[in-house]
Amino acid sequence: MNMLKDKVGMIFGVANKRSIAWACAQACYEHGAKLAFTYQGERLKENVEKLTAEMDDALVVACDVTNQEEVEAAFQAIKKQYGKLDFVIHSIAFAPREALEGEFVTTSREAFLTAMEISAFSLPQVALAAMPLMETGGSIVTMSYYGAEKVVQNYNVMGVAKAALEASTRYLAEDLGKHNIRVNAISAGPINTLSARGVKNMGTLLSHIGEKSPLRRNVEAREVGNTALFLVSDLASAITGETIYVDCGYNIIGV
Ligand code: 0WD
Repeated sequence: MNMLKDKVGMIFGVANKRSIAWACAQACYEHGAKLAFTYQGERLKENVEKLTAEMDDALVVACDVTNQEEVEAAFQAIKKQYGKLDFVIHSIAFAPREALEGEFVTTSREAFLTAMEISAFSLPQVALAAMPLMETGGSIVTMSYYGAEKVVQNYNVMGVAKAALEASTRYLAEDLGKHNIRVNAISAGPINTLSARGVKNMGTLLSHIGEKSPLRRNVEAREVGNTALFLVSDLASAITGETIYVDCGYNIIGV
């Protein structure tokens, strides 16, 4: 199947082969998309270049979302190489490690603002830059987590940032809908990636969800990737502003 034939996508958030962004990229590439990858800082450049080395017509560009010039240069590079953009997968987040343990009430101003800037503001920032390249429409997908709506121990400021991210998804869906650009979030169950290891007691959370979710297991990155593939494809042409759970059903469980 070639669900993304002739489509060009931009993938934010590949840090290594475990990254959710990488699972999304693989799913999209297998379905015919041409892909541009951004990396944050020189420390990740080599990883991304190695991972994408075998991909046909892949572009790898620097893009730290705290650097507006880099963001603009990344979109310029896409315009130059492909002339257009059909979808964006936004799979980035950051909060200082000390803010991801203990009590939320002790969160510093600096940690709060950093988490909000990188994990939430970057979505409207990237959407604004993507719009001119999505002349006939497009699809933007971001990654959220259940801690946006319920208290998850140690997730703290990241839960607050994810709540802002989910609300941003809805506001962006309204703004961009008239340009035929859809914006959706995936609320993924926990997956053992580099970022997840920054949250204290992640192992305990994984085993709890592995037991309690309706499917009695944890989600795999590729399952999130497959949902992202669906959302950026024309099969999802009437879906926008949603947060879709890909969590083995955990969110439906009460007591
Ligand atoms: O359990 C999980 N792993 C879940 C992750 C469950 C539900 C949601 N998510 C979300 C995360 O919050 C994030 O938004 O999925 C997204 C991807 O997370 P991931 O794949 O788990 O984590 P990782 O492989 O670490 O990728 C996140 C990347 C960064 O990696 P590191 O580990 O180096 O911080 O976000 C990128 C960076 O590549 N990133 C940035 N990109 C551009 N500018 C920036 C930045 N300033 N900061 C971090």
